[in-house]
Amino acid sequence: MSLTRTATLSRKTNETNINVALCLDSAGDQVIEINSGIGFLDHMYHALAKHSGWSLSLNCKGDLHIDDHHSAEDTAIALGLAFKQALGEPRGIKRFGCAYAPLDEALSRAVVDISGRPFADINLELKREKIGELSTEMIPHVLSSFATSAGITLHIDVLKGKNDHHRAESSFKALAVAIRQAIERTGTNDVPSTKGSL
Ligand SMILES: [Mn+2]
Repeated sequence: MSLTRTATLSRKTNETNINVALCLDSAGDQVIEINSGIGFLDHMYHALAKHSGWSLSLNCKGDLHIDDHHSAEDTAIALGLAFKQALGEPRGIKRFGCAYAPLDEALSRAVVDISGRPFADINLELKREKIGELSTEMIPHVLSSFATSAGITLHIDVLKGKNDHHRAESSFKALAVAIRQAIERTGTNDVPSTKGSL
């Protein structure tokens, strides 16, 4: 098992052109550069990378003249694929992660299982139409697209909060802390499953 878990990935379609470089083991020495073309989405990915202990470079040139949908969805897919690639075979990790993160009055809970089984149940209950240039309907979609392409099981619930910026941001921070826990090394080479594989 290599010491630092990294991945680089390019994903190009007629709608988006994305480059991702991810290092899962950068705590204390992080470099985070994100340009999705959508300011608030950059802010969310930045929070995710920062509190996960990742270094992350993510660039997207997308068809924002249409709307934010393709850029938001495709960056989440690319990031999930990069995460899966960087993690490799899930040996010697804790596998489960659970975290609460507050942001002022908002409080979110994220529960992660590095299961190899893509599933997401995301409850943010955002009320605004948009936050900055990001449609709020895309925020749960980004989280579930990430979980699906990463091949993880993810439950996120925003438990409290009046401000939609706070609700969204606390959910990404909770996800970050949960992921950080789940991918933490145990110091063994064990596959954390009774089946012997994930
Ligand atoms: Mn903020």
